[in-house]
Amino acid sequence: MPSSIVTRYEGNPILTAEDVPYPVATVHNAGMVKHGGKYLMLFRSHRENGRSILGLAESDDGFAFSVRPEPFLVPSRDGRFAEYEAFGVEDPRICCVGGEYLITYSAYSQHGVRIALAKTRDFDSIERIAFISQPDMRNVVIFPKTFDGRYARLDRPHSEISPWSICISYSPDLVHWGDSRVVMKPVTYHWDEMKIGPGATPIETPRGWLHIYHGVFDTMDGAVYRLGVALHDLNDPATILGVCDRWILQPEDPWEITGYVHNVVFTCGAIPEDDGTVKLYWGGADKVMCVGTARIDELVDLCLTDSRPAM
Ligand code: BMA
Repeated sequence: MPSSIVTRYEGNPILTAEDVPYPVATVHNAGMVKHGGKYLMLFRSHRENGRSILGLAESDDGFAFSVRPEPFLVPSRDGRFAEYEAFGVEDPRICCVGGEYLITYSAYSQHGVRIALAKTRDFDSIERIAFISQPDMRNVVIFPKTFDGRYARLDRPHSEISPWSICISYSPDLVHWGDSRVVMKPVTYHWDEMKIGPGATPIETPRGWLHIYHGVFDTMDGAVYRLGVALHDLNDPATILGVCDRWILQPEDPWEITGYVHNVVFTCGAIPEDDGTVKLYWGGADKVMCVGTARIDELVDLCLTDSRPAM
């Protein structure tokens, strides 16, 4: 039975390579934010050389987007950022704190993949701040609040002993991160047993921080990427109050099953609305952008009533 937790928008996919006014092969894995009454979509595109750049699209309603004429962020050509971005910039997440937008993205190079932090106030200009992880790290989401004066983030280091688990780390200044610990691990013979990783920037709810993450299951036909939910304590986000025991979204539409990489739904952003719903955005098969809506209360309920241990 198809998922009813997330209601897919009937106009999906909402953005494809054909909508982009410069040459790209894909449009996917977008960080999302509302700014100045507009929905902003900071999306990843593969160029036809297989390396990625970030573009920006805007919308009045969260469904119909138009893309700016030029890319928003391309690999740096000079300075210390150039060496670590040479293979591309990918999978941005946006977090609004203190009137500034923090953008974390994956920077690929001959040295591996690591996370860069950039900032903007207006989405017209962007300032690169620092690399905030060493390789090998992808998928960093920063909480939009501080905890005892420290920023907190969910990240996803990788080791053979503890493959692809989610950690929390803290920072006094957004640049130097530490005090890390594992908060959530893949569970054997479960839909996300191979890998889990941070997805959308966590959403504050009265019952905790709602985190929509991705989980991967390996099959004879390759990996399947799905989305799930976990709830973190409001004051101590290192404490997980519940992880929903089932996925909330899996590849079902044709453009999620077939594309650049088949069988992928992957999120980097969701926008909570005043009416208690959330607009969830995901890349379909690493090729197109899609949107659906869900009730925030229902997602929180799932974490608490249909839950499994976080580790
Ligand atoms: C991950 C990342 C994502 C991508 C996913 C599915 O490892 O590369 O950007 O969406 O694989 O291909």
